[in-house]
Amino acid sequence: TNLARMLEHGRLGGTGKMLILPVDQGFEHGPARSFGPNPPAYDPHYHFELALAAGCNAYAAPLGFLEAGARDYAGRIPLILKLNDHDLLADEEDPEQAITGSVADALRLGACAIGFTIYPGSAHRNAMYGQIRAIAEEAKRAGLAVVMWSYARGSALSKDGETAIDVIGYAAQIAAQLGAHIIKVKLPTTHIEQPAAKKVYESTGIPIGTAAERVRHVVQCAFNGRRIVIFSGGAQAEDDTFLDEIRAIQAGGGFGSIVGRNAFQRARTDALTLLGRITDIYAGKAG
Ligand code: FBP
Repeated sequence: TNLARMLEHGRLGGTGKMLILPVDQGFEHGPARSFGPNPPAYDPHYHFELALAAGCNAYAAPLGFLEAGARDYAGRIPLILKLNDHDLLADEEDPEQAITGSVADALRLGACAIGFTIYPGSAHRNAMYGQIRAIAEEAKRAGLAVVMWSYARGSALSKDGETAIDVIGYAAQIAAQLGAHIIKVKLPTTHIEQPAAKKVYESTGIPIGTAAERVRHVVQCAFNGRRIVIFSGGAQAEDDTFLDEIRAIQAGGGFGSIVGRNAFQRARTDALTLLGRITDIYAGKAG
């Protein structure tokens, strides 16, 4: 029911596609880097308003941002409470996330889902898989959907490895096997990180040449489309470049996007225009 609430809400309601506004960057990247480009975004209410005005399916944030808007916005938009977070204050090769909220918090805030980041590729990955196993069990028992940010990252991977097609497919598969209903990954490149996987891609000719083909393959890796795979927006980009990515996700059978910086770092009217164009593409109203 909570998954349906998200799928039915907003401009993409009923299409099977999703656009989610995630605003955990204040924690993940720092407030000045995140909100400095558009200072109204320092205010937590700004993001509730933006997600509502844009007709997003859901708004995802850590505990503090959701609590700061709960009294004014409860019940107006599906919420995803991010239950772990990571900051950039300490340099580390192998990142891990701190648990920053609970299933009880998500229920108290009326959220539809919990959000959780895993870092396949980090030396701490197994501890994170264990944490989400327990938290997801509790969340599902309470009827909450589970959204996983599956970000390949850590000393086991090269810099290009974080977005390598084999690694992104693997990250999507791990999240699906851990029981995620919605899986968020980065858009993959043509780079193949693991030698053993490279042989298979080359010998079987899995099509990965275009962005749409790579999206299709990642969806295949997440149980052949039986789990919802959405793609992250990334750092601010030119509108045309960004919309080309959205078209590739749509053409490749992706389920949508989770767009933070490309939304709240623009002035509100520009953001609403861009988000409107994204929902048009996912609703099949624009090429
Ligand atoms: P963006 O659209 O801003 O990329 O947001 C998506 C997101 O997953 C955020 O939830 C998270 O804070 C951020 O990306 C992580 O980005 P990075 O890869 O730079 O750590």
